Amino acid sequence: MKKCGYIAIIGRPNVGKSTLLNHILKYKVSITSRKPQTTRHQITGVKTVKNAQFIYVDTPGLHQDEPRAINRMMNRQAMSVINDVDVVLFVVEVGKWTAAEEWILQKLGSVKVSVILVINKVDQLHNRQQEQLFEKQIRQKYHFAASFLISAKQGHLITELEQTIEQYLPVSEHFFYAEDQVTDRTERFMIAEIIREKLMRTLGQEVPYQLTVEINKCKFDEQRQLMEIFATILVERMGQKAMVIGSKGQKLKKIGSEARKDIEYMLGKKVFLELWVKVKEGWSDDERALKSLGYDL
Ligand SMILES: Nc1nc2c(ncn2[C@@H]2O[C@H](COP(=O)(O)OP(=O)(O)OP(=O)(O)O)[C@@H](O)[C@H]2O)c(=O)[nH]1
Ligand SMILES: [Mg+2]
Repeated sequence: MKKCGYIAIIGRPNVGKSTLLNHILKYKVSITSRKPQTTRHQITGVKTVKNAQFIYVDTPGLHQDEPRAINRMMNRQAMSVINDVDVVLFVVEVGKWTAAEEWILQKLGSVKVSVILVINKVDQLHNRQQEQLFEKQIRQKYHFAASFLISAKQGHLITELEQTIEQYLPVSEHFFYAEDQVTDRTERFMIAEIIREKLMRTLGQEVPYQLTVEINKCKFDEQRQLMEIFATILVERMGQKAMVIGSKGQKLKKIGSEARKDIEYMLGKKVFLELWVKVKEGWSDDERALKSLGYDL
């Protein structure tokens, strides 16, 4: 008898949803950074263990202020998934219960699926009593199927969490994905995301939210035995272009070299990466532009 089902990972930005998914998969399918709103798309991560297939869906962090079309799209992406899955992992940070969590809890009020509370970053607190008190207080707010105090970064209690998730997966005659498949995202998409991760991690406050990455060419060059990748970083204003490039091009060079290393690791091939920066005013608040840039609205 097989089990197979979908698990949504939801929560406020920056609580560690993508870090958790990557840890479960032992593979980086979803980019992470210290800045909130790093994830912008639904990212599927598949894990098959013996008779069970877990299909995780990482989502953009839910947030209440929606200044631009891209923010509204990110919230829609995250919310739309919760009605289509078998299990929801509601990820929060230990000791931090904010208005955003209250708001998400309200939204969860109407769902019929099992919701597991995942309290992350326990490595930051180191106080068992406080952790347990926090868990108890939050459990009183909602009929959670279960709860876990974990550290996605250190891998603490994640196996136990996975065992509980398995109990809630429906019985299925067959798996939905091949047993060795990890994601349904394309190589091109993953490459763009790796570049965006380096931009998120390297640049200051404002710029990462006003940029996106487009892959123009991605082709294996037989003669040189390497993958040739040409990508454009789109920003909203001239000033941002200068910030991405940096003085004497140093910043862009660093971003390119870090991204290239990760892409080479992912593909197992040598990579030639060329990055361009272009201004495309207002792309993040323009639904048509978003669509043409590969955002699912
Ligand atoms: N100390 C500690 N830091 C963590 C843990 N899990 C994640 N982080 C850090 O928290 C930050 C945010 O992690 P992400 O995985 O990108 O968070 P996210 O919830 O996916 O964020 P969005 O995509 O913006 O919604 C990163 O700097 C992670 O390294 C943890 O268990 N302990
Ligand atoms: Mg994320």
